Amino acid sequence: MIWNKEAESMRIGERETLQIERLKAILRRAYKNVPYYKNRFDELKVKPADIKSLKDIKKLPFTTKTDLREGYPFGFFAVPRKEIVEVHTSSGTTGKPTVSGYTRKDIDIWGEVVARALTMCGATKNDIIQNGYGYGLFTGGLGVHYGAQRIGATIVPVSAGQTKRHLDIMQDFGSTILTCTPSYALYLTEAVAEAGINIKKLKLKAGCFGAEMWTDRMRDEIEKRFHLLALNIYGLTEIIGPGVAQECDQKNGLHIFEDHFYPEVVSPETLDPLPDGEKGELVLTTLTRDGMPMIRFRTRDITTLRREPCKCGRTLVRMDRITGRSDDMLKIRGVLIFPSQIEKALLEVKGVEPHYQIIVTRPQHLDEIEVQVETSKKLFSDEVKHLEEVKKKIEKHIENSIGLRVKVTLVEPKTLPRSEGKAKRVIDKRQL
Ligand code: DLL
Repeated sequence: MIWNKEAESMRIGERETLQIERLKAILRRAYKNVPYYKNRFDELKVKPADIKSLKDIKKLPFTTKTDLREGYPFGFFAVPRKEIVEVHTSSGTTGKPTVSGYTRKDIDIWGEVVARALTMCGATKNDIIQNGYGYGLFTGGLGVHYGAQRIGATIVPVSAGQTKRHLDIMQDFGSTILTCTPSYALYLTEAVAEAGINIKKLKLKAGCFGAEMWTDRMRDEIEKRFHLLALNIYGLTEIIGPGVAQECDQKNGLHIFEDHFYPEVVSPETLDPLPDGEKGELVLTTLTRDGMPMIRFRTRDITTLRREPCKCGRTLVRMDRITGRSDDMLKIRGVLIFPSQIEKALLEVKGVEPHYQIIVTRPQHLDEIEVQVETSKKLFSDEVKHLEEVKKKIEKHIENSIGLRVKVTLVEPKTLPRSEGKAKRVIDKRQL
């Protein structure tokens, strides 16, 4: 099923015409109504009228999270504040959060793109969607909520956490679709097992998981334990929230809703645009956002764009699953590594649970990585000799993957902190 066939399966040339028209309009609005954009455009001596084709977008300045913070709280609004009907903020851990403002029309578009995403997961009017994304300033809860309502499905706004309630509702209401972070989905699988719930009695058929990095191996684990189809949803507060891109059942990348969000991939070092198929930082421009247009926003997320046709019939460009961030790429002894590389390597070892934490220290001017990994119950009760073998095996596996020696510590099942929202995978104790 395709929610909006006209938009999602549009002929590519036709979509490009639509994109350039929308881009021109949004640039005019941003330049006229947001002093920040006017100043930056003037500094670079570029005017909205200089953008005549999509390729010209590279003449425009980038916008970063730091820029947005400088405009805190409402400096990026392109409409009078009274036109803004809702605000959300990003989940930043340092400094002021970034604020995202929506007009009534923006909220409608948000509902539309999330409806497309949920439809990719198989959602229809007949479904009961159990929403485990946090409601509140975080965009996950309400974003999924608007999309589900657009479809006419039954939304159950459980929000993040409240594990017992999740388990009860799952059984009593017969929820068919689960939406939450992948780490929380995994946690729920454990809680289900612990509570002695018979998975076969649950009606879950699909899960729409995102808001944090995860891997195919984690997907396999969730699918196996929950007996459902687990698909990846991507988005960010600054652009709209969830619903920027979504994986279809072909599981070969996430379709970007490019009639609303124009994607580019650039080199994080030179900031030059990279051709399709090359890995770099995703940059997004909103094409229809009235309340807060974002021009060339540097997401810091690392991915690759692909335009080969997809069997699902959508003509929307696809992006690979996010493999890291250009800012919290870990630089260990001068080597750039992504936490996801470590995750991938350790999950290839049998008996290892997808719960881990990476701790980076610098004891004597040299970086060291310790990876704390939970083992399965069975493995943990094995002989010490066997545990030692597994530990060595994981160390070898990670070393082969990232080219660096790491120390692995096996910890008892269920001892690492669980998160109800985004999991914290890396603890960097170096004061860099
Ligand atoms: O996480 C929006 C969202 C809610 C997406 C629910 C999907 C589902 P922020 O809190 O602003 O917004 O965080 C955005 O989270 O730049 C990525 O680094 C990361 N992220 C989001 N989705 C994925 C994903 C929401 N599917 C930041 N895979 C983004 C990897 C993701 N990382």
